[in-house]
Amino acid sequence: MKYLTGALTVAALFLVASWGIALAGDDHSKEAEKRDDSLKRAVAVIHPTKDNSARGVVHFHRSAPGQVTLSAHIEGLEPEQKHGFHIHEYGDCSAEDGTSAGDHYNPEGHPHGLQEEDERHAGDLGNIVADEQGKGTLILTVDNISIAGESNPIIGRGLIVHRDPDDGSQPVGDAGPRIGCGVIGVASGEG
Ligand SMILES: [Cu+2]
Repeated sequence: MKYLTGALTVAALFLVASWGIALAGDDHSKEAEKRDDSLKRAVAVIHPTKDNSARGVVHFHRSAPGQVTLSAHIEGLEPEQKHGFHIHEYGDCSAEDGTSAGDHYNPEGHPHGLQEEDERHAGDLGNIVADEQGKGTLILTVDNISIAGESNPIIGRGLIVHRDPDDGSQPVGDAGPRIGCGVIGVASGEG
């Protein structure tokens, strides 16, 4: 019994010591970087909400430290029109109108804004523009999100395509109903 108590004490001391080391500042940020590094790619498959036809795929990759490049290919859009395009707070497309994805993803509490604005929601990706066939492509690099790092991680959040243009107005750009919804998940591939 004495031996057991001794062993437990040593184990407890060891745990406290390693906890202390883990909490030390520098190691903490290194850990965060490692987490950021560990996931370089994400993907969201967009499905139409009820009575709509927007569908497609959005790829995200960490193009440089602190930078994420996304490439979106969506079809079934209103031809020759801009459609508001945002990351929303929940990866939940269960509601038939997409409202289960919640509000814009905005961990920093910024006002809404288009791409030109320095201060905008982390989820504000502006608009995707449809061609005459209702197909839209958007290639965009942003520095205010990460795949799964400390800076506004997007993994597990929702991606919404709206019926109307995001005009940059408060509070959410007046982009109308949600016509497509997807969940941002881990993607295969390295580099
Ligand atoms: Cu939105």
